[in-house]
Amino acid sequence: MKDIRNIALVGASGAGKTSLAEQILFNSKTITRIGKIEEGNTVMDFSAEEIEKGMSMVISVANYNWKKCKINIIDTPGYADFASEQIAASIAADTLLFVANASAGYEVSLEQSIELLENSNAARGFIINRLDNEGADFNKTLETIKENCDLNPVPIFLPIGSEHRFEGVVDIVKGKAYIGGKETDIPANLVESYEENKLVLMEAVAESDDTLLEKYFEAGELTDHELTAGIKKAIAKGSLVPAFACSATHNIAVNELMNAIVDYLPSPADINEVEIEENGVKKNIAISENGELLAFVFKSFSDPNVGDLAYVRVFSGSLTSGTDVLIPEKNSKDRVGSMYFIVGKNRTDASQIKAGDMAALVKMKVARSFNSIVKPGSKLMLSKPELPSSVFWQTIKAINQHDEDKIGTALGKLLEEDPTLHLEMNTETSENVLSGIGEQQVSLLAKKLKSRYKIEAEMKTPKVPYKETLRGNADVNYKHRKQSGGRGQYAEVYFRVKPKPRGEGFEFINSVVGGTIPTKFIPAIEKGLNEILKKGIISGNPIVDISVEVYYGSFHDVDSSEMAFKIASWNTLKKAFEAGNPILLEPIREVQIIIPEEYMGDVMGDVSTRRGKILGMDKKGKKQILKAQMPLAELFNYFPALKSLTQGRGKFVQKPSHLEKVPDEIAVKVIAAANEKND
Ligand SMILES: Nc1nc2c(ncn2[C@@H]2O[C@H](COP(=O)(O)OP(=O)(O)OP(=O)(O)O)[C@@H](O)[C@H]2O)c(=O)[nH]1
Ligand SMILES: [Mg+2]
Repeated sequence: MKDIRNIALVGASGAGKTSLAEQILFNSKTITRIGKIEEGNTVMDFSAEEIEKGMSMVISVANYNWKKCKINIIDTPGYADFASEQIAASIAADTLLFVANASAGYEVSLEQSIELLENSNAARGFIINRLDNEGADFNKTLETIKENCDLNPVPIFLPIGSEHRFEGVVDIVKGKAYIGGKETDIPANLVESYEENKLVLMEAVAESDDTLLEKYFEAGELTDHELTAGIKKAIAKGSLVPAFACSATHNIAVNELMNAIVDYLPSPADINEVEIEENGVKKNIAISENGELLAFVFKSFSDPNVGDLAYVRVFSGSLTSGTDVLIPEKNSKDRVGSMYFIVGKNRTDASQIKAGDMAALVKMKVARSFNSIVKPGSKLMLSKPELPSSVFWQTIKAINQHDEDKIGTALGKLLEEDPTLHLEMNTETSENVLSGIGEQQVSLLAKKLKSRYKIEAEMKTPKVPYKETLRGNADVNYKHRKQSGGRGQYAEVYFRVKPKPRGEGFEFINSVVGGTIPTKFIPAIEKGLNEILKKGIISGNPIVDISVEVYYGSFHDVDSSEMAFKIASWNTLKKAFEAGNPILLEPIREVQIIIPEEYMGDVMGDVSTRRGKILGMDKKGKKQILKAQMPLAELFNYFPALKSLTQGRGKFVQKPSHLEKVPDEIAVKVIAAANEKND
């Protein structure tokens, strides 16, 4: 395990993660020609959707050899909609390397990535890329990172030259400069900065270990050996966040970065532990080749050419092809078939995957994204990752009727690829509602539906599941009498209808005495009521929170029937709604809006125009949290609005809260729209 490194390239979109992976794979002779994003021929961005857009949308994995180590590299999309890919990578990798664009500084997508992965147990580092770009500034980029988040990157590389003069780096640990692949002395103009930064690095390393700290105080410095050995430990512990400098597309300092990955980043043995869940309790277990099997599927997907593929990271024990395994999240057995080591879209056979390593499994029947793989009978299971809550909703429906049967299965398969997408049938509005974290994510799903399953889908803003109820009491009666030859129909009921407190639902009370309605018809009355409660009276939405007491009535020996009593109770309730001041209720959600302080005024104003109620404020790191209640009707399209109000920096989480009366002017419109459809 000491000879493995597992790294994930995360961070800003467009910062050059895929380009860097490509260059690394070329420099290590894993691939023989270099692809370019612009030409759509990189090893990592190989899906049709990625090539078309010129950006990553799904995780890709590659492995290469460098300095007698095997390095597994996971390239992730930086675009915030594909958050589940970054979360998956953060579980599979031992080090997260946040790639920043040196000419763009602390971009929104970098901030989102840092915040998204803040609970990850992995080590962290920064790669300041694109240093050849006009306006590139290594120090300024590091400064803005320190200003805006809680991470404190410490340079291990210093860039030599900048913009079109960027030509190499100083490796502070080695005390050498590297220009054009050659080791040279540190340029005179960088000596001072080198010495300053070496001190900062020494301090950071010393602070991560008590014995080192003591030595540092005594001797005033650390030896080269102490520094080198201390760095890996400090990075593994998370107390040191190293920063590197390079240009991916110009291949400047990429070899040096590859050396640094082997020399300074932790191996699985250094990380040592992984968090698991046993009977709902979280605890850490050792990462070990000799331990019991524990692997994790960090991404599964259907590839049009190779079928079902699952990328796995083995944490403990080893995976052998042809063995039976258990998928604990589903309590189902599965079987490990063929296994492959992966380089983007290419692969080579693997017969065994040991703890610390990664590979791809094909044709797993049960194991999907975010599932553990263990030995049958085992109690192990990886801790469930926390996923961002939905902030975007769309209904989905096949455009062509003949696809209606197929779309369910196809969606089921596609949803398994992205655990942050959910599909729910809203039984009240009869809509299939997709929820997720952004428009791009949902539109990618539609594209895959079309390209893989040839299904064209239509998406719309969902309907609000309103409810109807009464505000006042009503004492009403209705006589249903029909004589149309043969047996007639007769039933009469008296109801006292009263509103009930929110959330108490429907109550049926029978207080008929003296047999004015025979007992055998009472269930029909209740059944009739239940039917109309589902359909509603004023707007076609279900009725909630009322009690109906049937207290009197009359019947006819021959003409009374269950049907007659049902009809009578429908009409009586309708009369109650005419008399009892009916209102519409709408779902209210509790939201927490997380924004940088400077947007607080605008966001508060906007929340009010969306009928939101501000509950309070709080702080989260360097951000503000605005707590509010907002009607669901206003939330369906809130995310795009919040993003445009905060230059992409705002986000929110939400959960269901309660039902509240719809303001009259809106209720009138909802009711009119519902009745228009019925006409
Ligand atoms: N000048 C310069 N351009 C670069 C460098 N690295 C990447 N680029 C360019 O930046 C653009 C984005 O590069 P990608 O490799 O796709 O960036 P990414 O981080 O993978 O982006 P996402 O997958 O969308 O998150 C492409 O046009 C690259 O050619 C670099 O070091 N210097
Ligand atoms: Mg990319």
